[in-house]
Amino acid sequence: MTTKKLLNGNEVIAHAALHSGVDYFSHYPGSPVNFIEPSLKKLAKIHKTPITFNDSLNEHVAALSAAGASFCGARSMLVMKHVGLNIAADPLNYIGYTGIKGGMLIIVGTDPGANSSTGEEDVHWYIPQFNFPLFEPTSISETFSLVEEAYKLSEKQEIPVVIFMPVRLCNHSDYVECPEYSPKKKIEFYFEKDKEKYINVGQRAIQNHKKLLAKIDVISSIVHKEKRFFSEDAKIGIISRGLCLGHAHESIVKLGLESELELLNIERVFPINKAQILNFCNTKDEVIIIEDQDGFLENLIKMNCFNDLSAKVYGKEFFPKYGEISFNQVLDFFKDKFNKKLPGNQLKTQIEIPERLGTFCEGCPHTAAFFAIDQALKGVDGIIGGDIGCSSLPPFRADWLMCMNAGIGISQGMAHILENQVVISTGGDGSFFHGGLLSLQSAVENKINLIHVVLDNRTIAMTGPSPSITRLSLSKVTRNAAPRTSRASILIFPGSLKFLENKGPFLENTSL
Ligand SMILES: Cc1ncc(C[n+]2csc(CCOP(=O)(O)OP(=O)(O)O)c2C)c(N)n1
Ligand code: SF4
Repeated sequence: MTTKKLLNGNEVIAHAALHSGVDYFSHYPGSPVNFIEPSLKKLAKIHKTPITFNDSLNEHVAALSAAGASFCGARSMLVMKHVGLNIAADPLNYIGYTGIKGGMLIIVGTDPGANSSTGEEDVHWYIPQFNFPLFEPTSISETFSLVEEAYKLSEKQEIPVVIFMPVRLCNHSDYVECPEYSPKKKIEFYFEKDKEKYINVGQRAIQNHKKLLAKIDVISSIVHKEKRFFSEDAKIGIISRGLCLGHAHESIVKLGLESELELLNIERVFPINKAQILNFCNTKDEVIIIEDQDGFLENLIKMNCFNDLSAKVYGKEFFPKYGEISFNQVLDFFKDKFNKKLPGNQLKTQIEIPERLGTFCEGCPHTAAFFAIDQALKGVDGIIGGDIGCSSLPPFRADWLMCMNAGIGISQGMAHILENQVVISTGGDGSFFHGGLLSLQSAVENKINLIHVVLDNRTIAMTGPSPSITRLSLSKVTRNAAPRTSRASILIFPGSLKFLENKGPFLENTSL
């Protein structure tokens, strides 16, 4: 028996994880995938199913712990946002070499359009480097079935499998037919030692790299779900991936172009099946690839099929590499190409609205902290280093906003060389433990005279709120790293301290 459930993109992953019998869940919070963890925790509680959760300090830790659990036979799920892949990239480059035992699924929240990120980095480029199969669902219900399929593939080939979830899919809701939940069988996890597999260096690393490439060759030889629409005889072909499929499909129907075009969706974006691509492209004169960001699929197709392609293949000539590709952009492209107009008065689907940036909530503790810093910096040429988190929200009180740990990190280089300007860096407790703590230790070792203010609100507020290690105790950890900690929430370095003392008791007395 199945039950129809209205689920958003985060919830559908959580439900699919539960039904696939996930044993181990590790993550680092980040929009748009930050609500998978609370959804799955809730489901695990309702169904009294044992899932071990690791609320990791950063993506590097999360990736390694998921691999460790998988080495012991557990089905693991690793979740992070796109920029998290930069942090996890070191281990992810080698987990393919070792291979895994229990299925390992990596869910990555992508953000074309930088809706909730400081950048729209196209992380597709990591995938051929990691050599992990990559899937991109086009709908919520497709996402549900894809999770189990991905686990099966991961276990069969003993490598992690990745699913990309873009912002729009994560925030979209749809009905999903969920099967009745049947509790998973209890298994005892066990790590079987295998030095050939798990110790990678020199010749062993090369051998395991070779094995990994062979696995990718096997996967690429299998055609994954052929999804073709419209006219087989058409001389113009359209290839798309992810949410662009819906835009292309709807535009073609709206403009009545069904007999002039054939549309192919690629769900397994890496590795592609060369024969499938050639079978499609070589019956056409021209193929246009509709995808957002850098044009990864276009590059992959051209790179793999270059010598055998008879059709002309286009993509980024017509669609920008920046921003999220919208339905209207795709519709306009087809209108221009086929000289078509929509009949009658059309509803305007894209309304121009002024950009509304976020801001601090009323009574936000960060307001008081910045007020205190302003007071401390009165009369001096001061610089405020900013980190990502709620403190980076408009009205942008800090002087830069880049990525996690850029507050203390960039300040460090400045404080190292500036003579007449004072640098105070800021950042949340989440960012501090993500990597700021190491920057602090490094500053101490290098005798860099800086002031770092940890805006400690005991949570990773911006993405949730999600759990933060400060629940455990910021002061205990920082006392070891910094020569002097004035309060749990404020770290002051010798030398700089003198400057602050002269400025009165503001910082010491402010409750952050
Ligand atoms: C590498 C990376 N991982 C995750 C995120 C998502 N993210 C944005 S801000 C933030 C941390 C916010 O927590 P904190 O530093 O405690 O500041 P708060 O929002 O609580 O003020 C996170 C995890 C990110 N931007 N970059
Ligand atoms: S959620 Fe963010 S902006 Fe709102 S009060 Fe908390 S820290 Fe401030």
